[in-house]
Amino acid sequence: MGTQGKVIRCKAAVLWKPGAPLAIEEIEVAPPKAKEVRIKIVATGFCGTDIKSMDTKGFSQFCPIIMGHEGAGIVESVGEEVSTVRTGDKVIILCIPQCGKCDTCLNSKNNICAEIRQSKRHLASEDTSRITCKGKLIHQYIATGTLSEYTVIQEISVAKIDQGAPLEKVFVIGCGFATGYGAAVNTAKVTPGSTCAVFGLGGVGLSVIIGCKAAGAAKIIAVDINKDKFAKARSVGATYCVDPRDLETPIEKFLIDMLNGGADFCFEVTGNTETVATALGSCHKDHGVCVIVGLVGSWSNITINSQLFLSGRILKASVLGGWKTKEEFPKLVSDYMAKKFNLDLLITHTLTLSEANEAVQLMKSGQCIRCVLLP
Ligand code: PAD
Ligand code: ZN
Ligand code: ZN
Repeated sequence: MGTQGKVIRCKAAVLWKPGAPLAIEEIEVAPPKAKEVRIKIVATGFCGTDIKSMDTKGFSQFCPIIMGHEGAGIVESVGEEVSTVRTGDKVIILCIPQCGKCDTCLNSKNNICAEIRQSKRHLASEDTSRITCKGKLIHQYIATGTLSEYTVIQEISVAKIDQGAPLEKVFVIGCGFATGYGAAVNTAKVTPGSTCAVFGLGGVGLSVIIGCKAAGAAKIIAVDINKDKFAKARSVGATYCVDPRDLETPIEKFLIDMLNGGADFCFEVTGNTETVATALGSCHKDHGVCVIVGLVGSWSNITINSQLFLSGRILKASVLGGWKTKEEFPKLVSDYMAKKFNLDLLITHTLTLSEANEAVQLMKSGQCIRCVLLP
């Protein structure tokens, strides 16, 4: 390739201030330094978390920033000391790194690697970034910033995948699919024959349903205030769909009556604080497990009546589905290739990177589950 060792000029979708539309800008992407990788992004898109952050006032401290953290691409070049990927490899972007050395990485119980500190600053290269635009340093969302033709990220934030993998499908494993599927199979550990209720039927909630079904759940109740999501929920495995606003009783009571005391497993995937108590209250009083998925990014306080716990319900949270990313995302890609689950139903629209603002509107209007953005 003729670009190695040189600055690459290319396009990216840049957020200059919260609430503003994304600007399609020409950026400069410097070559990767030690332990860094420069990647040509082939497929990316928006997750609900991007959409929330872009409209949050406090996010201005990270602007200008390239949004996006679900992405897949091809390695263009690598810096010194990089050993796990090389030029030409197909890769998936990891929005939680796996350094393999910190206490969390060395313990099987959790996936939040200590190196996530870079993600919180939205800088991919040890307090800086290899990307500039109009003379300004550009941040990279969650230390990734996939809404760009090229990006430079840490080697610990990228994993080599099956070289035959269709990137325009498997990019969604990078966050939405892995988050939902893992919340069901890793965090809740859904059991065969059990009953589940999923609140929120975006890309993440639908992936929870796929996980519940794969784990052998007998009943999967899909809950959303947008009925347009119900057909899709049924197609991925929901056995019953309900809009709480159509009920005369609170949804908790409805589910307790319907599921003989409540669901064995409930999932909050809407991102609303109030829905956490609702989902917990919809669990079986003795043993029900409620997993918070949607709220994790917003650092909100939750108010929950202690009575909900006293009888035995359990409340847990799940970040990126609990996966050890560098090790396990390539396996998820291989599982997709082996047809163990179907991602195609999650990808409802296709646009180009230059049409990123249209993709934002599609997400906000509730019409789209995931829109893949191609170069
Ligand atoms: P999305 O906006 O596509 O889906 C949210 C869904 O919730 C929509 O279908 C809404 O109609 C529905 N909804 C909203 N309010 C209610 C309500 N009161 N009752 C029932 N349904 C409702 O987003 P997404 O699927 O991409 O992401 C969902 C959440 O998960 C979002 O909050 C995002 O920030 C979070 C997330 N968490 C992680 C993690 O690691 N925990 C990863 C990725 C996304
Ligand atoms: Zn680590
Ligand atoms: Zn996400």
